[in-house]
Amino acid sequence: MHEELLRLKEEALKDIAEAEELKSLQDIRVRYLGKKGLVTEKLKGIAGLSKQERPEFGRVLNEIKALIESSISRKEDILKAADKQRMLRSEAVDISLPGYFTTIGREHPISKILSEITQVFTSLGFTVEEGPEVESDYYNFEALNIPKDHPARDMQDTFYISDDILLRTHTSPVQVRVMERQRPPLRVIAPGKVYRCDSDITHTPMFHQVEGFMVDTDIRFSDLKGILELFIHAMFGPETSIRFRPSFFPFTEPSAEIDIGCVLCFGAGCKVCKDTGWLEILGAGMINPRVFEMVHYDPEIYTGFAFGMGVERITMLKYGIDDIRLFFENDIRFLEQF
Ligand code: 2U9
Repeated sequence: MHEELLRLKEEALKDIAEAEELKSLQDIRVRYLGKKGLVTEKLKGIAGLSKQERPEFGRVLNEIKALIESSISRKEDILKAADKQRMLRSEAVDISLPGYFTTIGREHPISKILSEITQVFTSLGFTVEEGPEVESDYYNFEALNIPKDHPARDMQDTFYISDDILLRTHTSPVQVRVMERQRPPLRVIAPGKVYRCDSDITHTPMFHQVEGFMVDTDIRFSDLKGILELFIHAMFGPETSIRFRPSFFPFTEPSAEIDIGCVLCFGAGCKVCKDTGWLEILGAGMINPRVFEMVHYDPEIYTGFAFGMGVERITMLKYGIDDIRLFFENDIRFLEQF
């Protein structure tokens, strides 16, 4: 009888010693101490023993039961501690590893030049106006003396949304809207995004323009010349040479294109100025009386000048950048240089 209990004890202790996981230890607990466990069954069996055998058998069996319980509980502590160690090891952070570097953003060169341009004109009393990028044919073309089928429409390849709605090809519609709302004197610049179906190293389908105009009762070409000279000298330095060339725009008459002495070769001739020594940077002119009529301004009373420039082009010339697409790639190595 005692031998049988001894075997049970040895077997239980061996199982406990061999358990490698909490789950198998739980199975062992059920196997020996559960409702139908080996120890429990033996306890039930006491009833079938003789009166003499019972006390001794019960005492030994209770000792074995207590031993199994304490062994399981000790082993449980050991396995829990091992689990915890494993978890700590797997979740450990190597504080000696180098950290990640976050690159701090920079002002985009286009934003930078746009604010420089704006600053020059606001210091001369111009206000800044904005308007929609999705425009009607009327504001983008008709009101600017560019009727349907006018050859000037081919000068600007337009993105049409419907017959009558388009992406503005210049910011001029902003100024038409200002004239509809306000009476002279007006001194306004209109910076913003414009869209033309064009793409190569000097053209992108979206680019930025700053246009401006001044309207009053006695505005002359000399005012246009004075303001634009002041602007060019503020942007490119007071020594910059300037020339006006006759040109044509439907919305201005007379019209001019304005060149500056090449900022890269100083007139000696290079690839950028195509050996002419000059770079075109602005278009301008006296506002066409037909445009005034469209907004019900009396052209006998009011005169004005207007001008326009491409911000990407100005930025490329100022910094000697030869590919316009660099502005839109957002490569931090490019952006960091400004
Ligand atoms: C109104 C009347 C007249 C705006 C003007 C230009 C000349 C011009 C180009 C420069 C380079 C466009 O970005 S570019 O391709 N612009 O040459 N723009 S006069 O004339 C106006 C505007 C609004 C009501």
